[in-house]
Amino acid sequence: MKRTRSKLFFERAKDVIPGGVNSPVRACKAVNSYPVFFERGEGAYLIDADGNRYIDYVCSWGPLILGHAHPNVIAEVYFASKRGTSFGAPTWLEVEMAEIIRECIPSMEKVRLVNSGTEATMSALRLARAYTGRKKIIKFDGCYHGHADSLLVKAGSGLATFGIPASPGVPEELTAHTLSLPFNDEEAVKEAFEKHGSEIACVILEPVPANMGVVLPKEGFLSFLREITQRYGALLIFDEVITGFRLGLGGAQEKFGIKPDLTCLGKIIGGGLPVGAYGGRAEIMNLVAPEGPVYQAGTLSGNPIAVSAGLATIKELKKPGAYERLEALSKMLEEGLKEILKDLSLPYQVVRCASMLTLFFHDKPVTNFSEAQACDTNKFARFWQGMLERGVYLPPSQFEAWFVSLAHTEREIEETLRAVRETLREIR
Ligand code: KE4
Repeated sequence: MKRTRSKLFFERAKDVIPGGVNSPVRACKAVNSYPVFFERGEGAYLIDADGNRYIDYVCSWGPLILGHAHPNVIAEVYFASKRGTSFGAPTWLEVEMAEIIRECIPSMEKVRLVNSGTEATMSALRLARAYTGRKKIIKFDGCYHGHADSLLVKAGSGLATFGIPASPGVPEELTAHTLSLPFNDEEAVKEAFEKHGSEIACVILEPVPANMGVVLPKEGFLSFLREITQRYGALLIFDEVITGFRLGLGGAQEKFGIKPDLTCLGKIIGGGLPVGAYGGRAEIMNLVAPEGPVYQAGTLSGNPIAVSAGLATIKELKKPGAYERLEALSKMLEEGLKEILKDLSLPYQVVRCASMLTLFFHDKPVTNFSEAQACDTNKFARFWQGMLERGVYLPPSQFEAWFVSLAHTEREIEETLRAVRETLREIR
């Protein structure tokens, strides 16, 4: 495939935008490539600046669970925009969004809308520290919660030392209170609480991580975290920016039957436009300004156009059969991948949770970040390039999730599997 215009646009972009992109992973460095510039999306497809068509499994990194340009989403965005773009004052739509979130995720007794997942997690951390009067937080290696300073800590700092900044510009004072532990490691969490229990404000995690690739929580791990945080008076924060409305209307907390104290949302609730949210027990949320003293604000929080896209998306997901359809298509993809690996005697791992999955180029199960890091990322890069040439657009990183949407059909899954088989043969 020729991608002349993408290359041209990228050269111009690099002259005026750092790295030529507005978010690092889009630069495709991890797959030794350059970004494809897209012109439009149609259902399960993306069309690039050179007119090439691709089956899309990035789905804007999760939000587009209905696929691109869903007519009902576009219509709601159109009608909302005709009424004006932003008022800096409440609209009924925000109330409807908060109510539908509470209806689907009852642990979110009160909800504050923001503009991104980063804002949601950053605000939830501030609230947890205010509510508990404590400073320390526990996160897990490989879980990504956006780019708030406290959360940009090097993986694997473990118990030995507290958070080491993962980025220049983050003062160690801000990561010194962050402990990053191996995911699925109950002993490490127990030890942290035995050592620092009275200082720990919260444990924040992706209940089903998707930022080290998709990794499943071990049996009992989530309930263990619920119990130990309760025991030590720390809050349990589920970052469901990806899993919220992805694993089901109630997200991971419904799937695993765990009630966190706070939940962060994003992506799908914006339907492709900028919406994030955080919420939880009313007694905690009532600390948020102007009800309480914990300050958090945003010019465009609850923006009516963005919320309209999110509401239209959730309304489609609430239709009978939506998640069953996603499950059937995703299962077909997973089973097809496993069959190809078996036929080609390749030892790679396929991990799926609902309509998100990862093909790990690793010969052993992946249950945490250090295991994920052992993947053959060069082989993944060649796989990604081969799939792109065959018209399939995968996330340009081994440490991300493939997303299936309601716009995908058996036809796209079959074409994808054909491309996988040919590419794996080619690069083996
Ligand atoms: P945003 O600030 O990008 O809206 O959300 C941050 C965030 C928070 N929590 C989780 C679990 C997330 O996955 C994210 C963002 N996800 C990444 C990719 N998995 C977004 C892609 C990007 O950074 O460009």
